[in-house]
Amino acid sequence: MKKLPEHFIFGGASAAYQAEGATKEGGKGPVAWDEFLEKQGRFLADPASDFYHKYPEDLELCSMFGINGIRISIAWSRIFPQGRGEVNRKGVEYYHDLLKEAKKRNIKVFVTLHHFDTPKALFDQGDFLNRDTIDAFVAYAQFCFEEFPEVEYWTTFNEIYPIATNQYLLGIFPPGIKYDLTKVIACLHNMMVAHAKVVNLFKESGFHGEIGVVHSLETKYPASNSPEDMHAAFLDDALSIRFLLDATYKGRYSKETLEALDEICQANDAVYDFPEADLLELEKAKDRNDYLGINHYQSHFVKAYNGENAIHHNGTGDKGTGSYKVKGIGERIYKEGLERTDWDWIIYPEGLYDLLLRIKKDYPNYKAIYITENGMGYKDEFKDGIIMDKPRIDYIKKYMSALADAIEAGVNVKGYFLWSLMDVFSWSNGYNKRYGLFFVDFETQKRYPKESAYWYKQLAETKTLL
Ligand code: BGP
Repeated sequence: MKKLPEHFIFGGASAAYQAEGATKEGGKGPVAWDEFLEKQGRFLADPASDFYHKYPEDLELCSMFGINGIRISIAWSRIFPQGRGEVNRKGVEYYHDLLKEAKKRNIKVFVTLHHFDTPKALFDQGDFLNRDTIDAFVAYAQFCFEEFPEVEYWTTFNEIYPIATNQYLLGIFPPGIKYDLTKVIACLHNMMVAHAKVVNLFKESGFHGEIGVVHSLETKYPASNSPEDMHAAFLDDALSIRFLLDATYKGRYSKETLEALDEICQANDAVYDFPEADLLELEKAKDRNDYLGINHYQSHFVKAYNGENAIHHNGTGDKGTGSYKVKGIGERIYKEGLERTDWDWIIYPEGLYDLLLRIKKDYPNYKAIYITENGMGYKDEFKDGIIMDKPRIDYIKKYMSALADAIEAGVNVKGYFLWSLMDVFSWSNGYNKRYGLFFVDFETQKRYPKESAYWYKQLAETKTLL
């Protein structure tokens, strides 16, 4: 039996583009995803979970099931349809209404400013590879801080590393570019600078509330004890974890990070440039983050690899079809004996424990941590309104238990947001990869609590893991 802290948040996470639907309603401006998905022809982000209209019902479900926190994101192009300039008041009012409804129910709301959905007008000019986007993002953030004083918790970005790599390494996010490490590093760096600028603005202007960033941090382990595999894990870790935590909490890139970058760049004919003024911005922001949001679903086991780039993303749920080999870094392998989901995500709760302890040790100025996403993509079976999702309960239980151990070991974790509150649209997988506590019939938009929702309710009420 393990206990979670008295004032812990038992939350549910969502994101605008994955939940709202209504992509062409209420004056919303386009995002690159609209066209990208249309061209791909597999699935669209409409109607998703129709959260644009159904949010009162979803918040009611939160109240009924003991969920005392939610993560939402603001769709930048609902506020500024062209990314900057003219404001769409309808979009602004929608978020005021949503926040009011949550407040009425005493549900804490964590609001992300950017969850993969840069307005198309800015995206087409290079997204965050174009430094003008940094300024547009800062202006959008300032507008939101002034407009929404009712928000207590702000998050600048959701998952800078997956944005950079899915856009420019795997090519599964628009603009669909593969194996371009120069772009990956520039995107990572520019977004970290944008984060730092927004944090500095927030603190220097004395805005109300707390501010942080959400990083996807998936622990890397060497596939064996060989020095080659250990080095591959070091390189993979440096690009995906150390780079971001250094920029967030050290205000500079450490010697280890830069050595790894140089090696990766050499193998890939890539280059980077970090102007001095950017580093000053990072340095100024490093102790100003009120919290770190961690999205963590899996761990990776990395083996040395000397071949060409070869990645296959398993976006269909056909177990065993995923592969990940990156030149100058390594190969992520499936380790015999470990559980994995149908999408080849390795279930390894120790990875969360190790990650949290490492942050406490290496980045002691972190202040507070929230697990902002964790959960299990699963092909739920719907039988007469009943959804028995025991594998999901087992997954959450194991990860929560690792989390409780980390808290016991002195890591300041203040809340957990399950991905996802209700079933939502998944960027590269569509609608059969479900994560929600509440099953959504995407035809009728009716919600049905799954077995996991009842389990989660009991957990939130007792704060006890049995
Ligand atoms: C994170 C994203 C979410 C969500 C989740 C599950 O990377 O922040 O938006 O999609 O992963 O991922 P997927 O939908 O690919 O299974």
